[in-house]
Amino acid sequence: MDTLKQLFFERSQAHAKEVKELIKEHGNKKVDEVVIDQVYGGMRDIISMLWEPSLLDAEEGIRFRGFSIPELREKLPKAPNGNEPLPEGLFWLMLVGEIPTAEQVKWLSENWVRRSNVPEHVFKAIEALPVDSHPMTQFSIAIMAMQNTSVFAQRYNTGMNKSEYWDATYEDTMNLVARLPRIAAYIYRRVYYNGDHILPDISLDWSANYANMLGYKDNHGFYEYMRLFLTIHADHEGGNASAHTTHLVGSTLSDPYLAFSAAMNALAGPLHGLANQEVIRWIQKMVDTLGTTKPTREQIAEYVKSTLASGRVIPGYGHAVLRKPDPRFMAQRQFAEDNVQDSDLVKIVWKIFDVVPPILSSLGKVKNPWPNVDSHSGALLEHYGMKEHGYYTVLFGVSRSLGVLAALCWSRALGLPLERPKSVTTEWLKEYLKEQA
Ligand code: HAX
Repeated sequence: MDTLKQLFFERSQAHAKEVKELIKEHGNKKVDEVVIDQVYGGMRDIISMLWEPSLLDAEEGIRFRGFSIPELREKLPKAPNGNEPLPEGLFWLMLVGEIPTAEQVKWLSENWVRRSNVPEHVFKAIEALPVDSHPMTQFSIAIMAMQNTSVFAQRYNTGMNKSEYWDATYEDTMNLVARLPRIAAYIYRRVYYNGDHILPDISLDWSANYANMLGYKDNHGFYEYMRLFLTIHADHEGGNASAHTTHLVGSTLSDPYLAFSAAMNALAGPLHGLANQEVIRWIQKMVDTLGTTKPTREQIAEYVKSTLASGRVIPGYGHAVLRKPDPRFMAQRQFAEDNVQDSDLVKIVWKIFDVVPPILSSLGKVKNPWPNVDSHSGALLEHYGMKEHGYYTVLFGVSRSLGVLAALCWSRALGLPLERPKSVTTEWLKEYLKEQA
């Protein structure tokens, strides 16, 4: 058994015992109440699922196993000569609950290299799709195409004991995460570079190798941004649509390939991960409409108002849980301050940050007028030369695998059951209200 697997086994067994006792002693205690607003309002804030890798606070933002994003940037191991955390370290932290050493992270990078071979039929499945299929569609299908290699599915078919589910899920998770950069880069080069593919460089870490296969060889600025990007997009507790989808689909004992592919379909919606594509397209349209790459705050305000007047949302702003500027936005802003000079797009993003919150607040209905994670990434990607906006959500998806699959390992280790909340009809609610009256 490898070191990480052994550690995960020990931690999760001990934790499972603790959880069992907690349920036995406190299982019937209330943690929440549900009001009708929540039934109609997308189940906001209802405490109803378990997610061990991270926890979101509305005011403070995300913490991964107790560590905030600034803390992760300081404490997680970095590449030689790098300043940004390696996402391998975050995966380790989410899986076993402790910050790894540089050697442990190196081991993980190398282990993923060994697992990264993508079966040939997966590339054929991608090639069978029209080249103009959205990159997220190609990504989701490529993940599905790997399902025939699922260790979980194979072992389940031969009568795997429940007590081994965690083991097979761990194997699938590690293989899937290891292969994603190759698949994701293949889609990028297929769609935007006439299929001129770049082979992996196994001497590089997970993020730099991905960046290299995208076509950014030796671009150390981009390598660093990718390390930060792939770290901060990894997880955002369990209730967001891509995480919750993984949890829901996985709870049927669908294997990790099926569950993660489904998650990518959720991420591909414009209210979720596709927002990073929408943000940059919206800014591009603004620049074209105003005829300047250096719009004033007044011009931006007018443009924002015209977007709202046409019944559309301002992409990159608002959040279902957060009530402050997203620390993932702030981390990217700081990265831009430290690393990027003279980008008109970055300056526009910062001006939008000044202009949008008061306008959204003035509407009186928007609960969070502040920027979210997707508000900044496009300007930085453009700065490093990645102008293919339709691809941005795939980058998010590669990162998201780390959190949702670590969580899936935990769900299997704790033996969490099939998810099945209760729904009601409006008729039922009316009857209920009559009875209460
Ligand atoms: N622009 C305009 N109106 C907005 C808005 C925005 N950015 N954010 C919220 N609102 C509106 C809602 O559409 C809603 O209007 P109606 O009552 O007329 O339907 C009202 O304000 C109340 O919404 P809310 O309670 O504040 O927000 P929700 O929890 O319902 O929705 C969303 C959260 C993120 C979906 C929302 O803020 C939004 O649509 N934002 C723009 C899209 C976006 O950036 N999505 C990415 C979010 C982060 C993420 O998941 N990244 O992957």
